[in-house]
Amino acid sequence: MTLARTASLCLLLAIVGPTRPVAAHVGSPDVFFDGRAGPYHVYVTVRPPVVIPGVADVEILAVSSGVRSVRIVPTPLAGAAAKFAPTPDLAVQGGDEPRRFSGQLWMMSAGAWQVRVIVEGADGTGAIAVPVPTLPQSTAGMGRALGSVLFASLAVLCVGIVSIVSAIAREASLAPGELPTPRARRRGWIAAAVAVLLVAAIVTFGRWWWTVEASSYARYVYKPLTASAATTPDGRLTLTVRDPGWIALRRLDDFVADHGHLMHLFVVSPALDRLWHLHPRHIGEARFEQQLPPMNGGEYEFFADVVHRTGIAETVAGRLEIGDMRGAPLSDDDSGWTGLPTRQPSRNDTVSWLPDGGRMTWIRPEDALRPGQLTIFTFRVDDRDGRPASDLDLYMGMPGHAIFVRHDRRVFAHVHPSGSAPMATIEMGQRSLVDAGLATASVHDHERDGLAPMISFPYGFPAAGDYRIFVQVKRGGQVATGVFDAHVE
Ligand SMILES: [Cu+2]
Repeated sequence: MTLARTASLCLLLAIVGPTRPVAAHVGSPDVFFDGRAGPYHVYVTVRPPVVIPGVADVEILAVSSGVRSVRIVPTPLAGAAAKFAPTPDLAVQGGDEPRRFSGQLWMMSAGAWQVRVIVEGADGTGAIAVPVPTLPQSTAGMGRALGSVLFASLAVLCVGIVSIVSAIAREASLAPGELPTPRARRRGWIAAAVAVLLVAAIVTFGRWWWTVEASSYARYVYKPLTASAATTPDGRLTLTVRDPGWIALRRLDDFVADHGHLMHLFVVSPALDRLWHLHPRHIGEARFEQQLPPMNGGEYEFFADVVHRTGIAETVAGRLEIGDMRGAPLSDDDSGWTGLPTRQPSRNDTVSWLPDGGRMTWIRPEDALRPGQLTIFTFRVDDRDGRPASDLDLYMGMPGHAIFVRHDRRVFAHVHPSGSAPMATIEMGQRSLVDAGLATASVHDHERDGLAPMISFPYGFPAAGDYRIFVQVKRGGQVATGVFDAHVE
């Protein structure tokens, strides 16, 4: 296949094979967003490309009526470049679904980008910034069929050029009908030998060039941060974050707070019958410390969400071995849940009982859940008397937090009512709109009182499988966690 690889120099084609994407969440790279572009309520889905530069798919669903046109453009999430966006492209309005608009955008480099959505309609113009991390996920592999075709073309071209050169040397000076002399034949053979050497040199150079390009792209492919965890007998956990090497832009000393904390640490048991949502203290560069609650000894997995000042959000995943240790009660914003292990989800699996006798109900869509589809996950909280709960508070500034984990823990996403982008990056995007004169206010805060007992989260499962959904709300000062199982076909 060496020559086949070389042959593909002629066509710098990338055929994308199946990959396991990693991103700001784990295994869930698509961005789902619920927001207001000025007067218009819209849902936005952005599917970033696996290979960068590459094409992102963007879909906008207008919830408000009166939307006439939608334009989209990619710009860096923050910084001076965000002020000078290129001319936006017009998104195409869906034929049978007039509220649906879609388009494709080239994402040119790795980093923190935004897709700026500009909505025009009966109530004027509004803009929204959807943070999109562009993380090259893999080197595109070449298909066998394409490799064979390119190899055959290479062979034809090589044989062709050698025989043309040889024929020129042998017969170019002959009159029509004249036969080549033995001397001319020899000249032909010598020319062919020289041509073979030249072709071999060019092919070798091409192979070397290809290898250099491929290995420099391999360094550019996103490598998530890693972390090692250590616990003391009194239950203190220390996380040390490490950079396995990626673009120079990434640092370990530039984390910013995301809804109030530098790190949101989720610890789960393998059966997903325990979950803790913790907020470790920053105790030095790339080092975090957390007092653990009482936990049974055993293996756990953790997912730690962090956001860099650049706007790149990452989830650091790892394993945690707990031995005999004393824990301390949870405090501040920390919360936990213990319940039943995951099981085959049934169609009626839509009610989760809360500790005080109240319950959380998942208002499930009628249709089966399918991967890649924007779904609005809506939950209603009722009190112990079955009436809609009136005691909901904000939990870390948010009406709710939803955590989607596949049973094999290869997919993890931490989602809010505004979508899958971290709050810190949404704020950066909004500031860039204000700087560019496209919006006037920063992201509006949720109303402090009178929180509705219905919460919804826009999200889409990345792949088929069985998932557990944890939904956390705060009621009367206490965090309540609703737990649901979902099967995705
Ligand atoms: Cu959250």
